[in-house]
Formats: sequence, C-alpha cells, structure tokens
Amino acid sequence: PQVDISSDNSSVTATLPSGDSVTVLLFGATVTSWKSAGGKKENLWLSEKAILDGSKPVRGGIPLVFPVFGPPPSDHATSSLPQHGFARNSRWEFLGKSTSESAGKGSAGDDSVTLDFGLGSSNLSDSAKQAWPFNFGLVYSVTLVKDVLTTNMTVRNEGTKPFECQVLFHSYLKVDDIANTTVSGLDSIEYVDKVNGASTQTETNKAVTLTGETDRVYKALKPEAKVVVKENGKPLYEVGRDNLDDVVVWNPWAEKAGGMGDFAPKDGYKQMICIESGAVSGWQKLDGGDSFEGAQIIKSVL
Ligand code: TA6
Repeated sequence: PQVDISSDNSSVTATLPSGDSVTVLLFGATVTSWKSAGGKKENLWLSEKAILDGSKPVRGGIPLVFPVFGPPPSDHATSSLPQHGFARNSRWEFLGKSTSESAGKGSAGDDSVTLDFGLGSSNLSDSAKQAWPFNFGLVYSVTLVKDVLTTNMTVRNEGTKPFECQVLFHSYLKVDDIANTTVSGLDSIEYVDKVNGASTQTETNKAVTLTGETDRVYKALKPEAKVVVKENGKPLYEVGRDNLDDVVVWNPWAEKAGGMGDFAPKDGYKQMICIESGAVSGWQKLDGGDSFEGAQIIKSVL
C-alpha cells in the first residue's frame, strides 16, 4: 500500500495495489473520498461546494460527530457546543499508518492499510475548551481493504471528571438515484422521526424508500444486523457496526438542500443517502481513565 500526504499537508491518501483508495482531510479527520473496485467506484458523496479550507465542517464524505449528536440539549454539559460537536470542526493530527502486505503474488485481496488520527483537549480552540471543559483523547482509525472501509473511534477520558458523550459517523453514501434506492435491515426497529415532530414510530418496511425529506434515528439495532442500501433491488452497500447500536437515515431533499449554501448541485440530494452509524440515543458515560470504542464497517458491493 502507498500512503501520501498532500503537498499542502491538508490531507492523507492511502492507495492499495488493487487501486482502491481513501483520502482523509486533516480538518475534521473527514474522509472525503473512498474508491473501491480498483479505484473505479467513488462511494462517498461530496458536495461540489463543500468547504475544505477548515472554515466550516465538510458537506459530504464522513464527518465525525462528537461529543454530541444534533443540537446539544440545553440542560446538558454539551449545551454550548455547536451542532454535532467539535470533532468535525477541529484540525486533527495524523498519527501514522500501518500496512499489511499480502503474502504472495496475486493475493492482493489481503492488502490492508490503516491511517490513524488523534484529537485531544490540547488541539481544541479556546472556545471549544471552555464550552466543554473535559480532558479527553480521541484516536480515529480508517482502515481500507479491497471493497471495504472501516472507521473506528476510540474515546478516552484522560481526566478525573466523568463526562457523557455521543459518537456518530455521518456517512454520505453515493447512489445513482435516490428514487431507485431502498434501505433494508430496519424492519421492526423503533425510530424517532425528526421530520414528523420527533414522534416515535416502528419501521414496518423490509425495504425503506425515501420520497421526501427524511431524518430518522433508528434505535438499538441488533449488533449483528447489517443495513443494506440497494439500488434497483441490487445491494450497493452493506453497513455493519461494532458497539454502535443506532443508525440515522437522512436526506435533506430539495427544499433543505436548496437552503444549504454548501450543498451543490442543488439536485445532488438525488445522488446521496446518509446512513449514519452511532451511539446517539443515549449517552456514553466515561469515568476518568475509561474509554469507549465504536466502529462502522462499510462494504461496497460491486
Ligand atoms: O444526521 C442528520 C442531521 O442531524 C440532520 O438533522 C441535519 O441537521 C444533518 O444532520 C446535517 O447537519 P449539519 O450540521 O451538517 O448541516
């Protein structure tokens, strides 16, 4: 595997001998590109007007949500943080890479590369530190093998004061046409429908279709349950989780997309679906020295 740091030091790209590649912007440790099928298939949607200079979170790819998902509750220690917290809005450190070569020739399928990134209290802006005065450490690992991307977050309480947090991977998956897209693996799961007054519903569809703005937090999926995104009935992505029990399904649709300055093209909502694996329907409480680890595993089906 090959690992290159961009000339302006803003991003890291890893490429497998197969041609599969992943690019991570140090700002927000945001995965901005993941190509499978030998590098021919881009799997993530990235807005043509995504801001990549660090002045605001990236619209697309895999933004990181920590320590709070959504607008922070007013009666919580995270209350004065921005929506989705500071992880996607901070410059992370590139901690290094680890690679494993396949044994012999022709077993390219075994190649693997992991890129590690770190964020701690010392990396935070003064405002963020004041807003959330806890001593923490994050190590974020992005592992690429042929046709599979795994993102793993480890949160550690480096201080003595306990804190509560939420973690989520805000993954923008690329589809050809949302009208031909379905999501399976959610039937009989309870969800909070944030488009309909945050009412709690139970999913009855084996194949969920999106026909308008969709913003649902599916809660407590079975750990081994995979969420499968299909197009024209054919599996496109299989999303597995490790220690993350919730899955958010989001699409802004036309009106909300129209209202986002960094969302382009305006009909781009037809080419994306956010399938977001996280621990967000409650809070992970970490005492001093404790840690929490969660991962998503996305398989791109040829
Ligand atoms: O993950 C769904 C969501 O919480 C939506 O409610 C919407 O706000 C989306 O995230 C995007 O949020 P952002 O702050 O990136 O515009």
